[in-house]
Amino acid sequence: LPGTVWIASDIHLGPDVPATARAFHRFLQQACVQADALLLCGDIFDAWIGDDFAGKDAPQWLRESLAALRDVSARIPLWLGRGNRDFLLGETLARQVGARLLPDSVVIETAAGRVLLSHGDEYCTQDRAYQRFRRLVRRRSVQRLFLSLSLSMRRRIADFARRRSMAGNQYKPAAIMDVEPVAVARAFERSGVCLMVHGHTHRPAVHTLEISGRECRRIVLPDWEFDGASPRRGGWVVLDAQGARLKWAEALSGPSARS
Ligand code: LP5
Ligand code: MN
Repeated sequence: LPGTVWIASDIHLGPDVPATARAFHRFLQQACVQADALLLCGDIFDAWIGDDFAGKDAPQWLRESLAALRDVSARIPLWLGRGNRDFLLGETLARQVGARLLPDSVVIETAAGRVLLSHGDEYCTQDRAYQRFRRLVRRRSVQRLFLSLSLSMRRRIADFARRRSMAGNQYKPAAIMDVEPVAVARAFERSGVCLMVHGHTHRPAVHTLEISGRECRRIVLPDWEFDGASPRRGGWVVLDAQGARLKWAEALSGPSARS
């Protein structure tokens, strides 16, 4: 991927986050002008219940976001990765917005060097309950069964899973919800890269670490939240000939509706 690459994740678009959607759409417009490619690596949607959700009866908020994504792909290459909440994103949706799907984890060649990109949940290996859930819902038979249900039934199951997840997360120790250092080190070693970018943990940071004598960096993308209580947050990673850096999206929020 030549030129300037922008990467974001964990926007969690859904019916109840209009301010987040607005900030994200502004970000997309900016990407068209300032970036040469845009990569969204997972949890773009708060829950994806199948590509037919974007069919002719799609809700208004979704139509708007799909149109905004199409505007991007009309101008620069757009890549979509799957997260733990939208792992059901498929080729149909990608085609519909003019994007291509990213594999779960992938090494990309950029002006800032080779970069290992993923959603990040695969490194949360201490979270046994989550890894069990992940294995279950990634089985083709389970997905086929789920997709055979009506949209309203799928919506109910997804809402249930989201509620269960949020309730459970309140009691999980912070260390369990973060990546496991051993899993990260293994990924650096296997891929041979010095830079990794992922989201999922909602703990934006630039970590420096040493892997077998090499200095490596792990950049964690922030999640996006412009609707709930402040502080608003959101941001993305820029990769270009100057290197890699994290950018904050406060500037995209516009005048506050609250104050
Ligand atoms: O997402 P977040 O930040 O809240 O927490 C994640 C982990 N949780 C999840 C669950 C998702 O949020 C729910 C996504 C819904 C997708 C729609 C389709 C649903 C069915 C599809 C069947 C093919 O990913 C959480 C981690 C946390 O990140 C930090 O890493 O801890 O993990 C859990 O909460 C694990 C729980 O044990 C999972 C509980 C869900 C149980 C629901 C059962 C219903 C599934 C039906 C399957 C047929
Ligand atoms: Mn996630």
